[in-house]
Amino acid sequence: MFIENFKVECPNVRYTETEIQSVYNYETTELVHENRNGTYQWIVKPKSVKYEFKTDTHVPKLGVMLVGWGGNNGSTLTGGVIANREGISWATKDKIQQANYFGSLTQASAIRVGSFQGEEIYAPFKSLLPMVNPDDIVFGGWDISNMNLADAMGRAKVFDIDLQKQLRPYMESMVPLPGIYDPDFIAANQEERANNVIKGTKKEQVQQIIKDIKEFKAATKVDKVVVLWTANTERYSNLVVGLNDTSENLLAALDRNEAEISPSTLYAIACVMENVPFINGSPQNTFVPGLIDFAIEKNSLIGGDDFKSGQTKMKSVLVDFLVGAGIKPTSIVSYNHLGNNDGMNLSAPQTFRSKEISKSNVVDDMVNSNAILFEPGEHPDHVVVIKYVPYVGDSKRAMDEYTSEIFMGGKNTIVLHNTCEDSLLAAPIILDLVLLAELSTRIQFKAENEGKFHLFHPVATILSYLTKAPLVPPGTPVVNALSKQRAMLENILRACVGLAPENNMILEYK
Ligand code: NAI
Ligand code: DG6
Repeated sequence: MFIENFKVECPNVRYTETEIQSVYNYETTELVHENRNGTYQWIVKPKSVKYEFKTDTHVPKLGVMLVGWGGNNGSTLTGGVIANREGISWATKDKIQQANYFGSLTQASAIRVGSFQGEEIYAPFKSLLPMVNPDDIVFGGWDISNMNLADAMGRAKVFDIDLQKQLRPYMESMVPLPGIYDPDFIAANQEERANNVIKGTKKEQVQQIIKDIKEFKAATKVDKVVVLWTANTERYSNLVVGLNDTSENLLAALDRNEAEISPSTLYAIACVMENVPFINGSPQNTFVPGLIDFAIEKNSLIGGDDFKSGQTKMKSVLVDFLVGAGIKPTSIVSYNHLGNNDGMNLSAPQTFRSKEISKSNVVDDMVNSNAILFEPGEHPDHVVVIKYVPYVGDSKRAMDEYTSEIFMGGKNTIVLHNTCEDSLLAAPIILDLVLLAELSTRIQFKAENEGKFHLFHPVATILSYLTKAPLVPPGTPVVNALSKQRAMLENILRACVGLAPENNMILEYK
């Protein structure tokens, strides 16, 4: 059975006019490695820590500024939200299609809330805590191409033509602000697109971005802004001691107009200066150590990297299943071809390398979790290939071959073939990223040994489910397995309303 919403009633939870307050016992373990009677032993001690959460229930009017607004993802997301807001339907060759938010964890997935008279009861994920309704988001942003959003939607060739015709009147007047362009960081084949660029030194460019955010906020009367990079994949920035290793050095390098500060890092600096959440949806190392340092100093949310949309999502399910089933993946070969502008930009070796890194490190935690299958340091062969094939446009082909060792030296080969419009996968993920980033800035908590409530760490690991290479604070484990990432997110939100983590034990029926 499906219910639309619910309220938790228990002594641990209080709903006030402005907040949901909850007390939550975090059941965890403490490990010690001790010498007991001459031999070292691992001792595991169950441990309970009391946490208090408070969530501000005032849902703000949200502005989202996309870097790369006129790209395939930017125009698809903007058109998709307008279509939902306006209740647009359109004719396809198969049927009359209604706008929807399929593919969005917050808008189209469900959580289990319990059982009632022998039936499992589910509710929308978004009913857990008050969240911004995506229909109410005001979009804006930057692009190095000055094409308006209606024409950009046509250039993207993602939506059916009947839908495009209906969306055009809403999108014609949406024109991206000039963006920061540095040809050294993206493929040379992007040059002819760059007709809308901010001039000046890097410091002046940062100042312009800050001005743009302030003006957008004032013009649209939004309460809060989130900025998200969905622009071209950049090459990696070189990490240089004295240049981008600390916050102080990064800001001094900005003053010196150092060439090695990428456009994406410049946007991120501007956002941190303004305490505006900044999310990176591409694979490059926008968050150089100096930027992370700066965000921590200013307690300003940053999250990334690289949307986890199709092939990698499957990988972080399949390898988790294999290793969890005691099967040893020994070779993973992932091949893509696509024909959109992202594919063209990735056809240059330096930008491809950024994507290769982010697509390759996604099974590490699963492999490291099972020393019965893998010797220390042992890893499956893992190869990633991306080819640009203009004809297929945004409809990306992903082919994967997983070979594993099974019982008694047997071999098991699984082959997947996926065809899908890339931007239709990415757009709902962008939505989830901005909605959850906004929500997380309204949650405060403290452990029993802490005096004061505080926000989550500014490096937003809570967004990990949505990214290929989750950015984590220094010294924090990276979790790639999709089910663990989802459980982490859902269970934290459940804790905010005083609900225990979903444990799937269903003991009442055993
Ligand atoms: P796109 O190439 O269609 O759009 C990128 C836009 O960014 C272009 O309009 C371009 O003019 C603009 N741009 C480039 N540099 C800029 C800058 N410095 N400032 C402002 N605008 C700038 O690409 P698409 O398909 O929209 O993808 C966007 C990004 O998302 C790519 O980096 C891609 O790798 C990443 N991504 C996409 C996924 C998907 O499933 N579609 C999944 C994971 C990541
Ligand atoms: C080709 O690999 C283009 C990329 O931008 C991908 O489409 C994108 O990174 C999505 O990757 P995945 O592995 O999540 O499907």
